[in-house]
Amino acid sequence: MNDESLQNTSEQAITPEKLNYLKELTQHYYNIDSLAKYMDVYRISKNDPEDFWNTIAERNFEWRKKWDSVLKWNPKKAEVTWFEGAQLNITENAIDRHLETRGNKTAIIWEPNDPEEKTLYISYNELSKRVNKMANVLKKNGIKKGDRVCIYLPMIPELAIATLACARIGAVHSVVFAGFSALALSSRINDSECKMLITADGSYRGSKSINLKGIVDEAMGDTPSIECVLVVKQTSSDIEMVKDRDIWLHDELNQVDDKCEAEVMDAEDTLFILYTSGSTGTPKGMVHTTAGYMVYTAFSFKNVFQYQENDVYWCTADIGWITGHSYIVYGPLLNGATTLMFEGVPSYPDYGRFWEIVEKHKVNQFYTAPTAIRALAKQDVEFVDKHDISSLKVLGTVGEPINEEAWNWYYENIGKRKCPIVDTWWQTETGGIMISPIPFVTPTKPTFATLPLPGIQPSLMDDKGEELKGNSVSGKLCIKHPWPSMARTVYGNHQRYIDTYFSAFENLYFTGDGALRDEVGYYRITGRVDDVIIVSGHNLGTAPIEDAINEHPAVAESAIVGFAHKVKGNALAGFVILKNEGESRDKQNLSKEINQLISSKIGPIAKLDRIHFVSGLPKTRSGKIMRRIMRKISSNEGDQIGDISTLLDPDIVEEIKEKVQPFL
Ligand code: 6R9
Repeated sequence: MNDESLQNTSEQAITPEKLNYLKELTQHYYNIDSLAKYMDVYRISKNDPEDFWNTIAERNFEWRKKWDSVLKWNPKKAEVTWFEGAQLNITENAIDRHLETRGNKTAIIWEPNDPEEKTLYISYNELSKRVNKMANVLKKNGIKKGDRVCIYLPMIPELAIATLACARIGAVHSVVFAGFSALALSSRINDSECKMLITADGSYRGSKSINLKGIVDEAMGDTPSIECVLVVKQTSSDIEMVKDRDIWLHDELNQVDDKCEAEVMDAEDTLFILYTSGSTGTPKGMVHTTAGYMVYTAFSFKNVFQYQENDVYWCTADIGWITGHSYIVYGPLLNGATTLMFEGVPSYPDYGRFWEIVEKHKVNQFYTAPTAIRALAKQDVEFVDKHDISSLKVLGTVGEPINEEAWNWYYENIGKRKCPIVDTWWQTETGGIMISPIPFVTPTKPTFATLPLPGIQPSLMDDKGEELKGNSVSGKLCIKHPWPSMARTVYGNHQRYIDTYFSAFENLYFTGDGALRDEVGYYRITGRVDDVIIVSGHNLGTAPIEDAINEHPAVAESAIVGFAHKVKGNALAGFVILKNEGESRDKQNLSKEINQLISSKIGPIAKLDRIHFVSGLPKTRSGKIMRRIMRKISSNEGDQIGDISTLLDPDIVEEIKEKVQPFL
């Protein structure tokens, strides 16, 4: 099922009847409901990508004006345009066009942090009014097409509404995760010179209440471009409103109309900027444009989640990440779906909260991250079994490689062995899901993201810059042909875009990830190539080794890094979190058992020289393990670990230093 086999079975059978059938097939993108159809659609998309996207775009969206060219691509300059010449407004596609047929359908279900508080059900009619009103508030306060607006809000409806309000008037939104510090906020505001900041007086997260406005006031000391701070009343906490700068959203809303004409946008006008967390250097503002992003997020949402008209879909990500942009807001709303937004955390009031919400709203598609799955799997399964979660049809995962143990737990305890798991690989830069099973179509395999979506052409490269053909190979994951939702540039720094993504291999987009293609052509992501460790000349990805460690019944989670070794060049250090019942075990025996497991699953080459039992791992707030920090500490460079402002729990760094110290 890899590139080659797709190629080999192609053309011969394309008769005019077949061609019509294939064209029909692409008309309704939700049509991919068998493996044969997937193969057909994939083949058309590969043979003639422009014709393929032309058909998808033409038949499934509303345009003010059609395009003059589908794709223009200059790989040398890394310049790409999709649907050039077209005009549209994405909110007319995500909201207005649904009003006639789905006006009373719930667009957004909002589930508050506190289960005792009232759930909100926002219909498409109401969403339209609220977005239009907010758009008018932005206009009234001087925001025009092209202006950048920073949104620093917790997971409340105003967050989704603010992004759409920007899109309505052609302003560029830059959402900053509301867990970030004042410094992280101000540096992002300054990088793109945002004119307005939208925030709240405070926010709730589990049992905590956070003084969001206090963080904002601190950040505002150093953000000359901000002219106005629009404040949502959420916690009613006592805050200071700065004269001539801060205004309450509710006061403003009282003064505006609920109709706001949509700004007519060019296909390549910027829709939003989103900063990648970036483990090193300053954060990169990835720029996404209007038409291509719309087409691809809608198309991928429909297929990857197989959303049906009356389904309730829930993605647990924060809108501060790309996953929330593409698969809480735009993808679902473009398809007229009901999308659930949750303000809280999985552990509040207890670890059953996710399953309580699934039961309460009869959620059909559930999309979360491996880090959440592992945290939930550590708890008593009672938390799941108390709830009727039989409404679930499709389970998704994103953000990191999912280890086999977690995959199996998810499949058995949440999916009850009947829900396919879509392990979706993609990036902030790709805008949408790139490699993923299509549920009920692609047979799944634990830890494998399986096959590319139509229109996506992955390729694996070796260190010499040669493409690895055929199956059973592993290398650096690249993408061959442009796709509509790819980021167009790094805001204000196109050279950095070229250097990061288009200079490693000629004419290819380089993802920074390593992957293997198995004997049937399925892809498995093995981790960031920066994290790859070369031991005695062998390239070892982090994911497969961590996966082996996690299979030990006493282990909850693990991360491995390399450190310099006189003989091997590099040796491996493992950081292991034990399950509660593992804590009392003899650590020496445990270490032996873990290495035996690695030997049997990967080979003796991958055995760990050091094993540290720790209570946590340094993770970003979106759940990604920052191996760089453990690598520095293990190499006795603990004083050079750099920026840790995006860490969820910076205290863990000290514990790791203490554990590693005796080995240095
Ligand atoms: C969507 C998102 C991107 C990086 C990516 C990769 C890792 C994401 C994954 C996965 C293995 C998956 N990643 N999904 N690794 N399997 N299903 O997470 O975007 O925050 O930009 O991170 O996350 O390493 O390159 P972003």
